[in-house]
Amino acid sequence: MKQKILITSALPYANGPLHFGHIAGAYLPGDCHARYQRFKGRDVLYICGSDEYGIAITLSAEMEGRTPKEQVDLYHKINSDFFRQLNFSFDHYSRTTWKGHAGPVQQFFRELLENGYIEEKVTDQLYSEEDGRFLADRYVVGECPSCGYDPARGDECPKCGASYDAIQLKNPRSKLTGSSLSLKKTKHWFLLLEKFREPLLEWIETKNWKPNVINFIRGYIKNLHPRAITRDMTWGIPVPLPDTDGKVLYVWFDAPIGYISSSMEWAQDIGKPDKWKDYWCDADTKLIHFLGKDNIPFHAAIFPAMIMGQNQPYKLVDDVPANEFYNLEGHKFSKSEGWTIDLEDFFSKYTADQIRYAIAANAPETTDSEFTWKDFQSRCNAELLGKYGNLVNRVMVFASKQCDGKIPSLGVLESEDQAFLERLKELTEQVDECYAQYRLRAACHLIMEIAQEGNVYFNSRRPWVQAKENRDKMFTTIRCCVECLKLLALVSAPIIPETAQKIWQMLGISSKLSEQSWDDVKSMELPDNQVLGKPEILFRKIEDTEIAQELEKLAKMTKKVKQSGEIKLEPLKPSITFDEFTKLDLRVGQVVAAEAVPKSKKLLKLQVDIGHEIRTVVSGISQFYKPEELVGKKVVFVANLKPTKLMGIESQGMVLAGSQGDLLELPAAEALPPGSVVS
Ligand code: B3M
Ligand code: ZN
Repeated sequence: MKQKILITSALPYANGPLHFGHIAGAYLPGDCHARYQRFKGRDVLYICGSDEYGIAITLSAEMEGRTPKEQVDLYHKINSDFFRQLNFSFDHYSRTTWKGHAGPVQQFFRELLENGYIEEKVTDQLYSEEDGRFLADRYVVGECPSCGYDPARGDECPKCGASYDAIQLKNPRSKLTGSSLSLKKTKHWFLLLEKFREPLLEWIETKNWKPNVINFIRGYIKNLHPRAITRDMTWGIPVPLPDTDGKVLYVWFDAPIGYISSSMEWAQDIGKPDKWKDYWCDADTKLIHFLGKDNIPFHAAIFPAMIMGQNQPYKLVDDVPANEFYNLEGHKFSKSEGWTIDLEDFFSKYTADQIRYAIAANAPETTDSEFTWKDFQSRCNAELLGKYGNLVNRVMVFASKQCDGKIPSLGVLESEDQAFLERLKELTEQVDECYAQYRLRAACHLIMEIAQEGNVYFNSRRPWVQAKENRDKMFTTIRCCVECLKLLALVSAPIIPETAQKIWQMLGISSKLSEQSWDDVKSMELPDNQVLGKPEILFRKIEDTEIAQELEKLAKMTKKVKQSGEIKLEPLKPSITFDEFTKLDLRVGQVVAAEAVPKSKKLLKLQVDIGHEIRTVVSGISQFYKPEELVGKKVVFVANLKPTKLMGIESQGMVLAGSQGDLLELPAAEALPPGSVVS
């Protein structure tokens, strides 16, 4: 019987376009492995889907002005399309809002509860009277309990890095409305993870996981403690107990069960509704979770604990080839800071195989790695085009001219031919091992080595000379090169499937490469005189100008990132007396008219109502505010500054502004009428 392999890639949140960094960590490695295992004749089920519940969804939806449902519908579609464009070979891509998902999730909850692994507790949580709801940590800002920074996030401080519970924040407020929050008692359910400490520790000792995973998870398991698995919100899977209105299961409780429900949906779709059990409920299945290192605890400790504590015969994970982080030109990818690659733009300019290869060749397997445009260009030009594409092209063109476009027979091998063929076999075996061990970087390296061996052999045999001196030898050379192309298609197919298929076609084979098996292809003898397909250019060159443009785009972003990241503070000024301070007449003003000052890039002419009268001021803020944004806005106004002329206009006062680097912001006193004193 075929070995069954169940492969998952972490379910991406449907709250924004796919994160480029995650492609390198959780997705591409999963897809290459699934393709490899199918090729090796294993019975593979490769599962993924959108993670559609949780605060990550509701918060982003609120910020973008959509309902959670609209939000997940939008990004589920966008992300499924991205995966399709990158030629992902999921057997099924589901979503956790699929109606069949809630059932198994609630069943997990019920069984864990009945088995004594879930406990009910009443705790204090932050409540917003104004919104009439509890606010989870990501909705809360306040003063950091450790360094006093304000606004610190609800779960950790961006300034000092302290992590805490939102209820420890001083002066907690709603992130969305700024309204203040109070503590209110609420009932929640906790998963008693510490009860799984011993069984988990025993279980992981049987695993031969990557050192980064095993070391981290061992420490993590030792510190397991009860964890809340319910939340006060309505977007999520209802707690399956009476009187629990307004409470749902925590997203990390339902999401991993998404792997199971996605498999169930797959089985339904293929008309064999029980087929998913062949994978999930068979101890002989090998279950592999692909993910980024930030998701290790949930996959290597918490989800396994949940499985151990319920009653169904579900598989525990066998391997967790977690990857490190993938950065962009020296910085973390960050959607919020615009430090990212626009995938739509990226996919429109480069082929799926260029992208897949460049990421695989530099995947963050043992340490963090990064995407750089220069590396991308050199992977595409020097490797894909210069080594791989070049070999395919020269062999195909030569064969079409000198061998009548047919595969010549092998003839008599000389020792150099023999050594070449031996070397190819050896390298092919090595690539096989690399794939089995999730080592895509090494696999890419070896693929290029095979191409390079081919180029060196071709140069050294000089078939263009053999063509004149000894055509039989020339035929042998080309036949050996054709063998090299066949193996090149084979070993590269998991990473660059479209290109591999093109080679396959050029070799004159009408079947699909993806329907062959690795071992058959390896030992397959192509028939003498088989008519070759047309030589086709496999990769286009990426020009320096293109890369320069991409770098320029990023440089603009770097400037922004740097300015918001590295704050340069002005030194403090010498002290003044209170009397000196009260000489300033600060008032609330309201902008009633605003227009650009002709011939000036920075200045705006404003009419500001300060209660007693309307003042004209010239203010250097036009790079930050458009005139129409300012009309109606309240500002803080210096009312007793001696008038001065700017660009021929008398400026009768001053509007206060805060600034830092390239940023400028007008402080406001929105609720006070014009003329109110500011002191
Ligand atoms: N959506 C977290 C993430 O995207 C989460 C993974 C779920 S896997 C079950 O990083
Ligand atoms: Zn802090």
